Amino acid sequence: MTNRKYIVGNWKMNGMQAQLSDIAAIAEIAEQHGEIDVAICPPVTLIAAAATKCPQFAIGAQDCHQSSSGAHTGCVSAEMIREAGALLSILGHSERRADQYETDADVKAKAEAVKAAGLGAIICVGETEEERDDGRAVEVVCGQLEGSFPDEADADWLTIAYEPVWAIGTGRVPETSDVKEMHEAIRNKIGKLMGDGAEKVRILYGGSMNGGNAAELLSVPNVDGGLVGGSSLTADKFGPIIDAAA
Ligand code: G2H
Repeated sequence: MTNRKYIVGNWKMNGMQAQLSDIAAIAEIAEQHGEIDVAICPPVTLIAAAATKCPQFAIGAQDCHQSSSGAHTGCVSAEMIREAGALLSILGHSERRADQYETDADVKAKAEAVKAAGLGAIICVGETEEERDDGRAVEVVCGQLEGSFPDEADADWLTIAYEPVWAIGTGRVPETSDVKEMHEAIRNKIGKLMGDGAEKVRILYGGSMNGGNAAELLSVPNVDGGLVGGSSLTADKFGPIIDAAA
């Protein structure tokens, strides 16, 4: 079975109002490729303006809090990002796991909050270079997946992103054989965690994907799309990745 490809741009802490024109240009390219799904997750400050400027295009968030409201200074809830116009949220990115000390349990709670708000979730997992060198990559990633996996998983709203930490923003990508092995392991683990429907949960690859390597990465079995950082910031860089997926 082949899933519909899903290409998601993670803008991280990049993008001012002036960059809304880049989102509009990307949305135009996406519109030409109705056979795949494309989304951009800009900083939270741009969600409402981007959703207003590009009403037919999927805008997402990069995180949200697990509670719907309350005394959580600096945080936004799933309901809040939905009201701003987001249709999905990235959760548990390794930068948040490292910088904000997010645990698997936090990510699971956030995923359940996102589902309750009626949004899509992209849960990120990935091993460090040391863990890979120790031969523990599959064990670590499957452990993260188990700890972060929501109770009521469904391919309609849940996506997994495999992002080896050592490949993020470094220009390095794993060997195709390693991507194949990991995505197969993730697929099998999802099967154990949710049973029926596991084959429909999309598994994205993330980490230095660009216009030059996207076609090869996207051709690997069980790679259903990409989560793209640096190469998603402009239409000239992101467009070739969208083209490669279409
Ligand atoms: C991995 C990815 C986006 P980049 O974090 O999630 O970033 O493509 O810049 O490695």
